[in-house]
Amino acid sequence: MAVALAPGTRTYPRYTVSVEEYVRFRREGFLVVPALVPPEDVADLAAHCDDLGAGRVQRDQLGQYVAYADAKAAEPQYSRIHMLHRHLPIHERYLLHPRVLDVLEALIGPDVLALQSMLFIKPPGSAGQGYHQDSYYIPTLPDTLCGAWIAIDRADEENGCVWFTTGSQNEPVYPDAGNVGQHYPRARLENLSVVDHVSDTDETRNGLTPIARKYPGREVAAIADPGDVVFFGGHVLHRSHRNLSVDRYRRSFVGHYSNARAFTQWDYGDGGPIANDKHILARGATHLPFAQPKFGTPCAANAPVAQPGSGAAPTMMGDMQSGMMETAATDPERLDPKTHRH
Ligand SMILES: O=C(O)CCC(=O)C(=O)O
Repeated sequence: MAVALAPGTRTYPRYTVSVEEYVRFRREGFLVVPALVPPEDVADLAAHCDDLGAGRVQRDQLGQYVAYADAKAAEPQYSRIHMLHRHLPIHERYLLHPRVLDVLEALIGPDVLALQSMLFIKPPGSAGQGYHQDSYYIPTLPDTLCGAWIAIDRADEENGCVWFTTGSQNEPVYPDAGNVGQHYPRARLENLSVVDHVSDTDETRNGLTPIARKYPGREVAAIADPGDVVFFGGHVLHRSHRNLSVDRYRRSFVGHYSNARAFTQWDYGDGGPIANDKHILARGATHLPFAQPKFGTPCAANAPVAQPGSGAAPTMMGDMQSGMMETAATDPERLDPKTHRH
């Protein structure tokens, strides 16, 4: 008889990325891995969204980065919530989902840092997000950012799935004139245009539209069934359209990750000279500081350290605690990290 395991105690077969998948991720800038997250986990996430919608999770448990589809409605509906892994164990569990980390380890690892979580609850009729590049909002140096977008509902053209402009993953990151995100010094390229209105759903205003037009016919809808996970790099131009359905939500849980040996000042509106110590070491090891998962989800940060001579491969450097290591990270040229949001 099958035994239903409580969330957090489930075990998962390791997912091994194929060479073909690896090449597709590089060639197209994104990769859909079908059925990566099992149905019982998707059901947990869906039930959690229902709890949020029904007001069964107290507003003061949700932190400060909450967006509403219609804040003025009598019963305002959450549309997007950021960084809930710092407030609710279920978000930490899905940010550190072993099967998602298996893929990230192959695509951007082996050392993986978990930086951001987002929950999208996109109701019928709600707006999308215009062309943008995630590395613009979440800078990591060297630049290794990768999103993992877990479909809770089926996402397709009707209910506002994400679209990727294939080929644009080879573009540099374009700085935004409004400095909505950030302007880190990175590759100083001749003729690098400064754009504006990044993320604006109005194509005529969004400054990345001319960049997308360099790739005619190459915008692809990332159709995903529940449990499919869409991985996408930090440079690929992507956007989503309005949910045009009358009765279909488009819910998804999204994590953003970098290689754990990349430096970052980004901490969703806070940050500082270095912010690696705010983010969880999900896989592997790093010489940089990192944070522990607040709710104890198993990952590299809290894995037992292999003893010398034990024959086991070391998984991390010593038992570093959040913020213990000092690095010479301050660079006065960098702008105020308080503006770096996604
Ligand atoms: O889900 C969406 O509509 C947009 C997601 C996105 O752009 C992202 O996670 O970077």
